[in-house]
Amino acid sequence: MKIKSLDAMEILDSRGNPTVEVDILLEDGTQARAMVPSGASTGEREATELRDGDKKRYGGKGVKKAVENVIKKIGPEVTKREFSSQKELDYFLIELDGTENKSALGANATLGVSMAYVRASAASAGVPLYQFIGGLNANLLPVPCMNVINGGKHADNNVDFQEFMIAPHNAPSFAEAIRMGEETFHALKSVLHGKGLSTGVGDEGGFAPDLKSNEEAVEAILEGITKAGYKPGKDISICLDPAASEMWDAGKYLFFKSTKKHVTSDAMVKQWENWVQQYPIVLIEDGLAENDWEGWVNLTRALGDKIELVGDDLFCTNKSILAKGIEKKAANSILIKLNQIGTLTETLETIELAYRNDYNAFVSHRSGETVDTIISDLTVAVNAGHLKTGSGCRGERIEKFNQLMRIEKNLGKAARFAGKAAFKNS
Ligand code: 2PG
Ligand code: MG
Repeated sequence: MKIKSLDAMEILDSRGNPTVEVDILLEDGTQARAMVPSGASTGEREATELRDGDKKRYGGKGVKKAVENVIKKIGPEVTKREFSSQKELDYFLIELDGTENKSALGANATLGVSMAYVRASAASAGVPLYQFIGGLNANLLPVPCMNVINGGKHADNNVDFQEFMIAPHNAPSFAEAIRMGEETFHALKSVLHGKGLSTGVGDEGGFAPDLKSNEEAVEAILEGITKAGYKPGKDISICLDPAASEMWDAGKYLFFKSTKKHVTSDAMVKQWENWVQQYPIVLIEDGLAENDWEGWVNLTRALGDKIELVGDDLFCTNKSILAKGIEKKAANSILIKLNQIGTLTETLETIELAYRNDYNAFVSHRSGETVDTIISDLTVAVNAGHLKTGSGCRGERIEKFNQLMRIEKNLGKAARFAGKAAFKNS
């Protein structure tokens, strides 16, 4: 497992912004590559994504410094040493960086190395990545939560909430769940088209029409589900990520795209209670803002035994912040994004803490993605049971679904599909 060489370069993500790619060569000749994703609606406590800030290149978004950190700072150190495990390498990277939030090397540099190393280690051992990370018990295929209507910061429409997802759970296998999801995606397209609405897509491949209200997004989706021949709730349920931190404004929530009105945290909790009563919703992520801890406790009291409540910006895949949430009884699930924390090992430690405390783990892509598919393997490795990785189109999203279908094929009879039970309280 000795690293012979490490290389990196600036490539582009799905939004056409620079990101980091890392190439690794092990002494036994194994090569591997990793590409790092990038968010738009980021949590305040995420690990640092190092950007050059040179306005003359990509509006300051270049990642030459992070690339240089891989080549000049990490490379010479890791090729000098031997690591007996992923954990040893990752902890070495954490120490080499030496800051709380990876601001010295950049989480985009450390994560690229961490991902490339695990991929190379698995290839060198001749084991599929999901099994290398998760062991022999890694065999649960997730419900794909597909973000079919985009709003908020991910689209240029008037919908305040960021993500409206369909969760096709009443299926015998992952491949069949994807088929149900795609059929619904296409049916939704014709529903929107029939109403004279735009069927252009947003950053994650979901449609991004201007609508009369946020509710109308859910209603159009329910129509799409029915039109595709499925039963809302029984076959396909709804998941939401309103990304409420983006609406947080001076202690209240600003519906910044539609009514431009402020509402209180209590009113938001009430709204989610009503929505859950009215619609077949099984999961709400970031229903409240990352700095509204009191609201999160209230929300969890109101809905925590009915649906899954996922903390994304709230926890930032950070185990110390999750520990605070567990203590306060805020949320009952955590969103998992590798680049929020910057190494695979820390991500796995956060997931373990969640599981030990009866929290679910919901694995996620970023709105700025590449064709890297590590999150597909990670989802099966930790038997997470559900993931979100975009809608029914756009190559960088679809490739994650394709990888999961490959994993399902590779597992053969050992593969299990998570189904509705993947969602907390379902
Ligand atoms: C989110 C994500 C992914 P971003 O808020 O959950 O859908 O968006 O990557 O922009 O943070
Ligand atoms: Mg989110």
